[in-house]
Amino acid sequence: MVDFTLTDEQKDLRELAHSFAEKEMRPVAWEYDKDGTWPDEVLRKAWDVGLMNTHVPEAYGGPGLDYLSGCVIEEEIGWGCSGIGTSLMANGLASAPVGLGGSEETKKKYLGMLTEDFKLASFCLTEPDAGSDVAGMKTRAVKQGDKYVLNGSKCFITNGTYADWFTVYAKTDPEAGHRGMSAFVVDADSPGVTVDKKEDKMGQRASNTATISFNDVEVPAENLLAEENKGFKLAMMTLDRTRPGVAAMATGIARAAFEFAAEYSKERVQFGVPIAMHQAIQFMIADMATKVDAARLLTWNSAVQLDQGQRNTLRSSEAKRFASDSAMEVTTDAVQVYGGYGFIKEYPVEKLMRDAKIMQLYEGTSQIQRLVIAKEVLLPRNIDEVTPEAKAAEAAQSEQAAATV
Ligand code: COS
Repeated sequence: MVDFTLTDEQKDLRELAHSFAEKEMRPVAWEYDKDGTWPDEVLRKAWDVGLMNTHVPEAYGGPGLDYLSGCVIEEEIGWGCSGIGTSLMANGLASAPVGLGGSEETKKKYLGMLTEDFKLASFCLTEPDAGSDVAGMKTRAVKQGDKYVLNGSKCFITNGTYADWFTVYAKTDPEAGHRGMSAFVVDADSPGVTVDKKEDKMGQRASNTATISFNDVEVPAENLLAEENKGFKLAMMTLDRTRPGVAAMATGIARAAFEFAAEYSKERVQFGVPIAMHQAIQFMIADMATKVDAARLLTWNSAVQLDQGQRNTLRSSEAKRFASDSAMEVTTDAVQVYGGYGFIKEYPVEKLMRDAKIMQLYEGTSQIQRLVIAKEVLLPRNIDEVTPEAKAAEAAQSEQAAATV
């Protein structure tokens, strides 16, 4: 069993993130949600205090935090406002494949860009006709000399309107199914890139979600990530690393809903006593508390596995599946505890219920997570990965061994 005692540094990070969530996010969250406005000011403040790009290694200007620390931060951010939080964390999703598959030059240029100044990046995988079925994508990249020419359209792209660069997945060998996909870094100001549409969403309305089109966009060959036709694997490895963060954010949403509901149940009087005195309400509160704690345990477990340099596909999907389904259940129950008031926008929990829904959809639906889990437990397989995390874990182990000699 993993030891989940947080280090002093992790406790400080949690305090920093919580205080930011409380002072900079909560007071404006409902306003941004109402109008669906872009939380530029909050994001810039988050960048200033070091709550963005937390996984970027020190060599490229970031703090190089471990995954557990990232999850500790993301739970607090989700507690503050998951709409703003999704925009705040999107650089992590876009930059993970660069960290895993970019050349030294690419990492210096594009990861460095995010840490030198307030810049945004987006992960472009999903297409109008290819969501869960990643390998069914139509975007095409054709090699012409020392460049690739990209054509296609990507939808549901977080921060798409404001991104400075994109990680774009495209078919380089359309006959080869998932073995014919590649990933590229594309500058947002490349000729032929257009931002087509900002979505008007049910929840997480402060985050920007757009459709991006690529029309004969020329991408230098050195912007290819990993090797040609290894894009599917790179996407799966990326999602293994980012789903714990999504699970942490979902845990934060659930915790917020649980806290609001518990507090309200002590104030609201029906049948002559606070409703918290009624067993029907107590059982709901008890289940909420259990789901929040269980979601956090699964989430931290999936993060620690990565920090130890192990493939975490199973745990990552378990955490994402459980935490996001729990967020939906807990927020729905919070509305129930509030009764009719829960349905009114003036009260906080209806936003949380709307925000929770996307957690079961983005970065792989709950059904896709179950497919991954079933495959991992029924058909365990070896996927060879010499990842940066595995190398770092090995280096840490040798350092520890040397220190104990
Ligand atoms: N790490 C590294 N490699 C992986 C991997 C992982 N976690 N999971 C799969 N792979 C590799 C496999 O080794 C296999 O490689 P080869 O065939 O080249 O040897 C290949 O990828 C295909 O794997 P698999 O057969 O398991 O893929 P499936 O087509 O059965 O399943 C799903 C793919 C459905 C799981 C995948 O398409 C998916 O995750 N879809 C959801 C996408 C998503 O999250 N979208 C949201 C967009 S981001 S907002």
